[in-house]
Amino acid sequence: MKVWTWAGDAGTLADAGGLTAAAAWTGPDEVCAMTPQEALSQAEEARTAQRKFGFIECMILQIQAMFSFFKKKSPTLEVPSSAVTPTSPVAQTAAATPAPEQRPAQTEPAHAARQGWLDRLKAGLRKTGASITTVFTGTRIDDELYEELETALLVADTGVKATEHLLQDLKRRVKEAKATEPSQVKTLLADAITDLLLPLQKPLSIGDHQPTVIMVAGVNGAGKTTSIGKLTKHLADEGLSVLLAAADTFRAAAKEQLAVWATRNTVEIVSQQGGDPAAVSFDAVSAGRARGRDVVLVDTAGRLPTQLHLMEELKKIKRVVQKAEATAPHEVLLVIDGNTGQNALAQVKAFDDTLGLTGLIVTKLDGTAKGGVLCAIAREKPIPVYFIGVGEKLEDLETFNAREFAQALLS
Ligand SMILES: Nc1nc2c(ncn2[C@@H]2O[C@H](COP(=O)(O)OP(=O)(O)OP(=O)(O)O)[C@@H](O)[C@H]2O)c(=O)[nH]1
Ligand SMILES: [Mg+2]
Repeated sequence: MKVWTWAGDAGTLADAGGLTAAAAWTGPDEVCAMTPQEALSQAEEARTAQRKFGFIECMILQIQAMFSFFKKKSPTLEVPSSAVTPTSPVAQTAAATPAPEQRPAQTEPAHAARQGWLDRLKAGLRKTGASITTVFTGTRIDDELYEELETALLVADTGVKATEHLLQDLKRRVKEAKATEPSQVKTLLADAITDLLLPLQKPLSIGDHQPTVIMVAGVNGAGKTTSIGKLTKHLADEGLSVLLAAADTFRAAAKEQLAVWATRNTVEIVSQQGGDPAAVSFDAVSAGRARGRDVVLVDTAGRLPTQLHLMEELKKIKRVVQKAEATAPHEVLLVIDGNTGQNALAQVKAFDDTLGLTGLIVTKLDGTAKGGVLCAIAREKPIPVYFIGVGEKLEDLETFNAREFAQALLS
């Protein structure tokens, strides 16, 4: 499996750089099976690459790890390279990659884009950051510091269980490090939050199935349709063919809203006038199969977990999708509004009970969101956070990185 990047030319070149570096150390037959499964293991490979192949390849791999938007499993890349006929635009671009010395300049915009996005995340979480960092402005590490920190974490929506866990873990780290300054405690807290959040860091995998069927659910106005639009853009930019299913047949103008995204991204959409959501989903998955599309994204209507008949409707959509394609849906994503506080955790639990979630998208972390709820999710219902949204624009959806998030939370 190969981790692909989305960040425009720079991403594609970085990706190709990964292939080049891998080819050099594994031999051509293993290039196709290069398995940097997770961004972290990629970073480790990058370090190895640095020793073996010098700074340029290392930079490319590190940037590749940093900017991975989703994992793309490309069938053409799983056979011996001698038999490879790159078919996707991404693979073709990779094959035609220019000499390595041209790459570092190309990676600059990608780095700048990620930095800009991180700045927006930090700005969104500024209030939380301010109230937590105030705790470390004193001169002593004492009970009062821990009490203030407990309050700040609870106020930041971290929840009782995650707060208790973090405090316990932090005290252990402080003891081990023999820390004496409150500023050291802040650094150790960033480490503790990173470790707590790490199980949530996982890229979305595309390509194990064709089509990969992704069902998207959530409460009203959480940001489902917008996130689908942003995701479609990134998938389409990777050369993947996407088909959208307008399975929100409930809200007025819902399918028109999705159609705008379909037009904007020049992808197909399946919708029905006043149709049944399960029927639309069935048609879309069947069409996706028949037309050999890479991804089918199913947009569903917003609903509260307490609306039991509507939760049953979601189950029905899932069942009917399975009828169209036995292995589908391959991903069931819940979109949660980052401003929902502890209620987000309740939503995760309820939708998971109903649907069996495979991933989360957390939106609106640019507003008044406090961010701590991700710690609560990590502690009580650790379902991968594939993406986080920090705005309404196309570029405002990014992959979740535990370390970056912890640092943004404490900045
Ligand atoms: N600030 C901000 N706004 C967002 C974000 N994601 C979505 N929105 C906005 O939230 C509003 C609702 O977004 P939708 O995508 O329509 O939400 P939805 O979950 O599809 O809504 P329903 O289909 O009605 O349940 C829109 O105004 C979006 O522009 C985000 O990350 N940040
Ligand atoms: Mg919607």
